[in-house]
Amino acid sequence: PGDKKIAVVFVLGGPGSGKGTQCAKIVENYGFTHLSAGDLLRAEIKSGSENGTMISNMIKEGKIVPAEVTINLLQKAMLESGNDKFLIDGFPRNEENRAAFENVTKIEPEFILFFDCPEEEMECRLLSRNQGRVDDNIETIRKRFKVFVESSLPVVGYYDLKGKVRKVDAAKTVNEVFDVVKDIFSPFHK
Ligand code: UP5
Ligand code: MG
Repeated sequence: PGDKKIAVVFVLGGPGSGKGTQCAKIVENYGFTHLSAGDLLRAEIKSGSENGTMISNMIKEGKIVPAEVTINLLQKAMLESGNDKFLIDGFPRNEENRAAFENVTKIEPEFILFFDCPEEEMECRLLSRNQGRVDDNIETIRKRFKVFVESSLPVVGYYDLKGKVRKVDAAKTVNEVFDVVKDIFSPFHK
């Protein structure tokens, strides 16, 4: 915040919709720093922080970690990056997250990149990911879907009313999805 103009894009979409995959491609082409809230939380668990056990239990149940914890990690990562353009992936996940981020940082997102994908496709992707994530099992996946519909989709609806949602059909190949993403990011040159 302050005098320096910071550009933030929130990247939202259900579990397995391709947020991380597409963010990596946006970074290569448009000079953004990618901050995955989930990755930051998993790194916090690994670091042995005092919040680790709480975060770990929440992730195993597909529940949303209190905003304060996630926002602290995001703010630290933003400062450390030295960049002024950020893709914030997988956050805000509920109304509490959204309101707290706005109050604490005073940052208003440029727009919301929303990956729209059917649950059957997302389930199939998550079950074949094989990266050892503790939440990639069918029981937790079902809980993640429920939390997404009940708590995260309303955040997308909130920004949609403000005309800020750029919705992308995410049920295509990685490159087909990126072709659409590219058009959305074309104003942001490296
Ligand atoms: N894949 C990707 N795109 C594809 C395509 N077009 N066609 C075919 N396959 C495709 O992709 C998932 C898999 O699909 C990969 O194997 C990929 O190769 C393939 P990925 O890009 O990883 O999708 P993504 O949307 O990033 O899926 P992810 O599982 O990361 O989404 P989640 O939102 O579930 O996970 P996240 O890490 O954001 O959060 C995990 C948990 O952390 C949450 O459930 C919650 O408990 C906690 N959390 C919070 O509490 N607060 C936060 O703010 C953030 C997280
Ligand atoms: Mg991800």
